[in-house]
Amino acid sequence: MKTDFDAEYNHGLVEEEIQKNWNSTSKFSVKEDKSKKKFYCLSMFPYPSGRLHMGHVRNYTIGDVISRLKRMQGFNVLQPMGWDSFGLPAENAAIQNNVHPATWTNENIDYMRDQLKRLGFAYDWKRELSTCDSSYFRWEQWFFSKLYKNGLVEKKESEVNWDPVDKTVLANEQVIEGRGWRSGALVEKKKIPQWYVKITKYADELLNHLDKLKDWPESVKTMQRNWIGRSEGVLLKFNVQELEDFVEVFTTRPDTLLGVTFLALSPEHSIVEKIARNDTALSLKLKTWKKNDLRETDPNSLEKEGINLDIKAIHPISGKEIEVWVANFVVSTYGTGAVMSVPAHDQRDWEFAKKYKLPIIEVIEPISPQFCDVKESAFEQKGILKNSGTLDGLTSEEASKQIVKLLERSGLGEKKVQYKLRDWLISRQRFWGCPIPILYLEDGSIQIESEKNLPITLPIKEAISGRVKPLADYDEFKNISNADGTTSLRETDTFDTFFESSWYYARYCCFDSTEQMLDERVDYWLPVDVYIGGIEHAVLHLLYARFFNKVMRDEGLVVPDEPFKKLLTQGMVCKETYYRKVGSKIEYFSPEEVETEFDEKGAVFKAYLKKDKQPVIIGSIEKMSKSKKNGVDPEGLIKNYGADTVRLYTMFAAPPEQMLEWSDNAVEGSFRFLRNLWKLTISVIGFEKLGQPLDYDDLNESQRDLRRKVHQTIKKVTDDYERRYKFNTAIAAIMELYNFTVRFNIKDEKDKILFGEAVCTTLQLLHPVVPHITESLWLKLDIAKPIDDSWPAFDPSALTKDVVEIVLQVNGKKRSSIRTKVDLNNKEYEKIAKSDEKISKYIGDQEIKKIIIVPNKLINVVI
Ligand code: ANZ
Repeated sequence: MKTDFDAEYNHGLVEEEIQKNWNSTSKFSVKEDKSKKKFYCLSMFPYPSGRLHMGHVRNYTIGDVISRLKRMQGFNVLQPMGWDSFGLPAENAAIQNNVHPATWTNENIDYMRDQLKRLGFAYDWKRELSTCDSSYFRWEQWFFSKLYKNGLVEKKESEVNWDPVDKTVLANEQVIEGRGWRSGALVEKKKIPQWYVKITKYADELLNHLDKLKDWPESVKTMQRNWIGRSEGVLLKFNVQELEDFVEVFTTRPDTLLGVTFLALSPEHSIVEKIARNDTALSLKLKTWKKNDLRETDPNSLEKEGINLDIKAIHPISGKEIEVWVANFVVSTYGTGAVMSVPAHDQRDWEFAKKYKLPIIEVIEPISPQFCDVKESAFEQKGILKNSGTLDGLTSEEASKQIVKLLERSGLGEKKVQYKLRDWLISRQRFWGCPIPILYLEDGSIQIESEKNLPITLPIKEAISGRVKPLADYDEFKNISNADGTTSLRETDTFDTFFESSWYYARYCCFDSTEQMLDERVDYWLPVDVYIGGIEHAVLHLLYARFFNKVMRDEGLVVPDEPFKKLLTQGMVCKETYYRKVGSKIEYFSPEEVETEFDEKGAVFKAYLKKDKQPVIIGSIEKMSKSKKNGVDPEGLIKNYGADTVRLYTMFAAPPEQMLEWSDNAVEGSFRFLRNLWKLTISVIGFEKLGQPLDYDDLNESQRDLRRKVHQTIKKVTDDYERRYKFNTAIAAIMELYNFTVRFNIKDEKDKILFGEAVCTTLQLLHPVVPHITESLWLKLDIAKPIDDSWPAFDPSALTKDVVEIVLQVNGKKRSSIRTKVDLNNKEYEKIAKSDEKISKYIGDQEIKKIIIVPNKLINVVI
């Protein structure tokens, strides 16, 4: 029976009712079930910053569409959600607002969890985890002790990037043009003792296993390869007799050895430090270089400088003396921190040699004649050797082999593989992180916390008084009195938060295990079948998680070599900006502050500030961000249009990997489509055989056309969703089916049944994207089998046509057309042509020379 409620699409009521049902039955809660094929779909968990932004909505909708599709296809689907809840913003907010970071974090989590629920994501909420909970991080501390015992952890004094405003160590990639990524402060170099995890021990495997990842974007694999940066080369020695020492260098071009005209040492090199002790001018220069150090963060803009150290090194082959310089561009942490400089064949060395008037000796000639003059710039390619004595005439490859042999024989060199990848600096001088479970004993030794003392939790007293200090300032945390009367000091650094996000994917499988970090349930669920997240995590997070997985595998905790089978990197959500220039400053305005006018294509072409009715400039399309105020708040959209419209729009607007350019107009369009879908479905309530398998004997032509459209759409949508992850083209195909269906004329009972089938299929195909409206309508149609229980089956026989339209031509010009049965024989085609009235008129009494037939398409009568 139709009610008023049925007549109009009321998204608020529909979504509330459907979600209540999902929540009360814990509908998406899953258990391991060996009789079913599993599918583990994971979206990168959010940092609980306070509110969801459109990037989250897009990311999580993609994951939800895939999860729901797989569920409909009969898989046992795990789709969990949690919180990456340690980190600096909580600590800063806590200091600012005088609350405990846990309070701030948990309030944000509560708010964002509600938002996720409002979007209708099919998460198994029982498995929700938060990395700042001690039930989670205790296992991280436990795992750290495994790493420690296996020699994968090291404490060493090292020079770090120090952010003087955020008072923390920064990784190289957190330094942008010499400044801290968050604070914008000029980064300083500082030497402090730090904890490192030896990810470099796994460098080869991390590199080689990239080849196994067939379903990862090439771009991400390339970034990881470059980050690991494997180079094959030679390690060789230049003796420095006056110091009774030697300089060791790493080179990838041993063939250029006889072109070496000087050595360049890094400012941190031990020889340089030794000389600087008695040389104030040098030591001052080194200080200025270190202060303005762009070697690793922005090498291209570094003005190359050097100082002659006034010592001589002996060339290992020619025996000649060469100068030794210290240069500000040589990296201390790569290779040996010293370079054999070949100005004729390395552009950086060339520039340095020109500046300081050092000799340039050409030792490589191009293989094929090409213009090259080392007076103008370095020739960096491989070629044929010259000016190299007995090696002259050899190719670079041959010469390299010979040189390695010579060096090995004299004990001055050997082959060496070098990596750019550095060990992972994991200690942070922050309060809001997982404490590193280490003790310093009175006798100076270091001890790992015993398992029975875990978890080591943060001082929580502060929850009452509010303020947060660095952990080192909490005496009760730091000072430990032992039973034997001695005292120990607790480590007061916390883990880098990438530590927590490196293994959460595995913990979801056995979220409630109190006895073990991971249990046998991981064997059922891992690896993750599809992992969805932002490209900004292409290197660090994904590399650390891959590393953790390998160490966990070696500890017997997980089986697979790799944690994520497929990786889907979503594009950014972008929108135009609105701004005014006030003097030299730019003031941005949010969409809510601005009134806009659209052109016929739906693009904004005029914009005024609501406040003063004066125009504002429409800026370029940019990633939605707080600073540019061009973000669209998902909450307002959900309120106005409902979660389904937001989901439909974000999936329809662009393929997942590409940039999504926001359009308010198109959101409106998605909403209208759902309203029309509602009306269409309501019109079939009470039709017979809805949702039932049909027997298709004896269909007339228009019935067959409708059925064909239904099955063409099933085929395309299944492929687009499942294989290509092209949700936008799938939705477009479903909309086409909708349009085809509404144009279908219902004349009899059978028409009604086929019409009903088309509508039901439309609902099923759309269900992964817009689960609320489709489920609600399905229930109204009173179909016993739940909508999410099965994916519509594709029937190939529906695609075969038995009637076709044939074009009739006279001398190649279309004169008529006719519908006939398919696959006639030539005689029948000829008969058709001759008996057509229009064709006969054109032929008149002329003689037919021949009849050209293209079966099922065309008949051309030639006269
Ligand atoms: C001589 C030479 C001649 C080089 C030539 C290159 C071209 P990849 O491939 O990235 O591993 N190098 C070595 N250690 C360095 C350091 N600490 N700081 C700056 N540069 C350093 O680079 C290896 C090359 O980078 C090495 O090979 C060395 O320069 C330089 F025609 O040695 B080559």
